[in-house]
Amino acid sequence: MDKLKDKFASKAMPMAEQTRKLVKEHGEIVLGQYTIEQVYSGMKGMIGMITETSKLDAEEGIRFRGYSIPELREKLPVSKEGPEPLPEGIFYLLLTGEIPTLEEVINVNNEWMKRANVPKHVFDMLDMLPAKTHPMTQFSMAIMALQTESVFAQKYREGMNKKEYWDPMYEDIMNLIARLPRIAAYIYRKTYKDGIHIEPNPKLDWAGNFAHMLGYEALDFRKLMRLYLTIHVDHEGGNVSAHTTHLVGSALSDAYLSLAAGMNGLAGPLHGLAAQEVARWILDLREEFNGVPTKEQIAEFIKKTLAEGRVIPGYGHAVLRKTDPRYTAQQEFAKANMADDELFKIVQLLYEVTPEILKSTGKIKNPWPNVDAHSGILLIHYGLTEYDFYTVLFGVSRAIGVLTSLLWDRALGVPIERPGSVTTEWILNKIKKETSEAEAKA
Ligand code: HAX
Repeated sequence: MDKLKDKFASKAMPMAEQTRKLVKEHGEIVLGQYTIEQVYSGMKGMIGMITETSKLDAEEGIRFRGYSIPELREKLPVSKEGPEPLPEGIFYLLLTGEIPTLEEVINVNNEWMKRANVPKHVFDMLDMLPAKTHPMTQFSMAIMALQTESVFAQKYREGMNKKEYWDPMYEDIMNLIARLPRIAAYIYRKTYKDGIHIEPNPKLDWAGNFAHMLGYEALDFRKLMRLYLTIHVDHEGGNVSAHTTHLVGSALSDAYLSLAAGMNGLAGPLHGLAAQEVARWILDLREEFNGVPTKEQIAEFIKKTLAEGRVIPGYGHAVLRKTDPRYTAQQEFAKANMADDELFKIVQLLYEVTPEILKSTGKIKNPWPNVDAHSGILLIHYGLTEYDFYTVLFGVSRAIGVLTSLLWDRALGVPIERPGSVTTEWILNKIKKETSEAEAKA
């Protein structure tokens, strides 16, 4: 057994025992109540599942295994090229709950390098798709094509004891994460660079090698990739990509089927596709005013977008009620590496103008920017201008969070998910009953 697998087992097996015991002994404790409004509004705020890897606080933002982003930028091992954390480190943290040493991070990287080979049929399938196929559609289809390699699916077919589910799932998530940069880079080069592909460089770390296969050799771009792929990994369990992966996985669908489903959710414009939409919208804004607009011109552009019944991409959040710390981390990177960039100036101006206008609509619960408000302009700065590809980058990172969670689900023996649903007629009858009971009491 590899060392990391061994470590995971030493953490997960006692925890599985502990959760079984706590449900048996304290299963009756009430966690919350919910309202008709919540049922009609996307179940916001209802606690409905366990996610061990991260927890989102509305005011403070995300904590990964208890650590905030600034803490992780300090504590996680960095590459020799520094100063941004290596995504292998956050993977180790999400999986085990421990901050890894540099040696442990290097071991993860070596393990992923060993597993990174992508079977030819995946590339053949991608090559057959029409050129106009959106990169996220290609990404999801490639993950599905790779399902031929699922160890879990094979072992299940052979007949496997429930207690062993986590073991082939570990193999699947390691193999899948190892292969995603190669697949994503293949999609990028096929779609935008005349199909001229770049072989991996096994001397580089996971993110550095990804940057290399995309065709970007600048040192600062590698640093950006390490930061980008670290901060996008996870956002607790209820967001669409995480919840979908978890839900599909609860039917014992393997990691490939589950991740592809999650990626289809990430591809929605209210979720991960917002990264692409923000870049498009900001470029339109710059074009409309021939350069960096004034605050008045920005306000005019925002109001026009709202008047057309569209959302301002990159602003708002279903849980957060303050500026997303993932936005702040990217803002700090931009201040340090590209302070004079024209698009960065626009993003800074948007930060000053947008929240007040959104607040004035009287309906938005969070007028502050989210992670997607910033990422695109960083990529454009280094020449990666093809914004339809941005959500694929997001997906490569998000896979780390949702797949480590999926492995925890298998180790803890999480059962099939099956919440109840009701009809509006059922709700109306409930209202009628409660109203007449209240009137009878009065
Ligand atoms: N611009 C304009 N209106 C907005 C808005 C925005 N950025 N954000 C919310 N609103 C509107 C909603 O559309 C809703 O209007 P209606 O009542 O007319 O339907 C109202 O304000 C209340 O919405 P809310 O409760 O504040 O927000 P939700 O929890 O329903 O939705 C969203 C959260 C992130 C989907 C929303 O803020 C949004 O559409 N933002 C723009 C798209 C975006 O940036 N998405 C990425 C989010 C982060 C993420 O998942 N990244 O992957």
